[in-house]
Amino acid sequence: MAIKEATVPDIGNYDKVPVIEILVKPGDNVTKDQGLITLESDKATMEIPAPFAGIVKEIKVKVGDELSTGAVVALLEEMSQAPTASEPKISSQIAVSPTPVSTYMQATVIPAPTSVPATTSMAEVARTSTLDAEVAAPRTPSVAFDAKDVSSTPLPHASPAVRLFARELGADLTRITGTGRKGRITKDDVQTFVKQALSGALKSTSAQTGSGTGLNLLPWPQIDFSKFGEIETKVLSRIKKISGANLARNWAMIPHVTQHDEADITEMEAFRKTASEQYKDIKVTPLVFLIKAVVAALKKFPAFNSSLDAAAENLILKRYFHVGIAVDTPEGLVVPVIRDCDKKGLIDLAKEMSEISVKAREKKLGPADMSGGCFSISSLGGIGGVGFTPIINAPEVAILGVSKSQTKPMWNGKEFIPRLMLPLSLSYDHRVIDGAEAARFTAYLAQVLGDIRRLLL
Ligand code: CAO
Repeated sequence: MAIKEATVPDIGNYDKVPVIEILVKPGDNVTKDQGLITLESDKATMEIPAPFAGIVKEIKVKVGDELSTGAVVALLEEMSQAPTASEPKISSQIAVSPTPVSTYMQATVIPAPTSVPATTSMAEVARTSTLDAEVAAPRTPSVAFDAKDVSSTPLPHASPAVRLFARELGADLTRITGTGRKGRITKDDVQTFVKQALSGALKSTSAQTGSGTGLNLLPWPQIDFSKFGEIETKVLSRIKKISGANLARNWAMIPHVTQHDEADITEMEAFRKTASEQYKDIKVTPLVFLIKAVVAALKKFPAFNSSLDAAAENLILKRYFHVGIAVDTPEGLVVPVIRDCDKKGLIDLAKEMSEISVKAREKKLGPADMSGGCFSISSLGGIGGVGFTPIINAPEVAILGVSKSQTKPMWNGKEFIPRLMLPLSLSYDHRVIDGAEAARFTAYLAQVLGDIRRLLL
């Protein structure tokens, strides 16, 4: 086997270019075109390839030597056989890179050769690599690096080993700040860049998909309203702060849907008036009928008397019937709970309703008065309105909003007749309850309120 010199090919106008890296050692098997050393000028990094396949016998240069065209780099014992498939080729190394090869080639400026002596020119290596890379498919998609962002200048300084490392990770050298000598990009720099890019990509994925730990909302607008006119600042009450935080969480975390319906309460109202006249010292309002009707509906549709567990994987069905009533107080909204509504009659409920309303407005409710609810009712019927979308009182799964009843002309199949209609607005947690179920629930409620004898069944 002949021992031959591997020399620096024609590198055009470049002269006395320093050696920055020795890529092989004596005894190594090298393939044709495999890099032996790296030269780096102010403008470009060049890998000097093996002109033929062989075994490295001796390295003739050291880091820091300045080489020009024709300088002897190494002595190689030429091998007659072509390199085996298992031996790495530059082109295949490039082909696995998710970064377009052109990026690398832009960074590695190759002077056009005027002649091709015994050695392969850098331009040829570049061309071969590009073509091989183009036919290599599929490429792994890049995590955070985009070829469009790549600029051909300034040229990043990095050794071929670091370039290869960066290519394999899909890292764009033009976006990496080198911390090595004269700003050279080191392997550590590439690793740091990739770590940061991955962490940024994960954060942005999390923001898009929602991890459940944050809504990634815009910051609240900071506005100096006094710039626009006279203002007064009033501190929110403790109740408003607490209920506000709960309402905000429930609104943001529960997929709410509100089902609207109407109940014909003409007969119920007639009965209520009779009862009110009979029990003069007790205020019997439509609300107590609603509580009883809700209990009947909860019995018929048990999913409405449930809560999701903390992992939102199990439904906890309740066999008791404690109904929360939203009470408007000067300090804000509170929701005391009337227990065991299934076991109480209308008059008992009416009495209790009056007591808790007074207690609420006198700020005498304790935590025990406001816990354990299964379902809530929010009645604005004494005030007005035709409908609204109440916010579910978590961990309950539904809430009934009630608006002001109105006498309306209703078609009975033959004629329009005046009927007292009560608007119902049922907000429900769509994770637990489907729309059809909600429509059945309000239809049943309307049926019960339309014929309160059903409450006896
Ligand atoms: N349609 C027509 N009239 C109604 C009615 C309705 N749906 N509901 C009550 N009324 C009448 C009552 O019969 C009463 O009339 P009379 O004095 O002639 O008997 C009058 O309106 C006032 O009733 P009320 O409001 O005092 O009593 P209530 O039992 O209906 O409600 C309470 C009690 C504590 C729920 C209520 O006072 C209250 O605070 N409501 C506000 C709840 C609230 O703020 N909800 C919004 C929460 S945000 O989602």
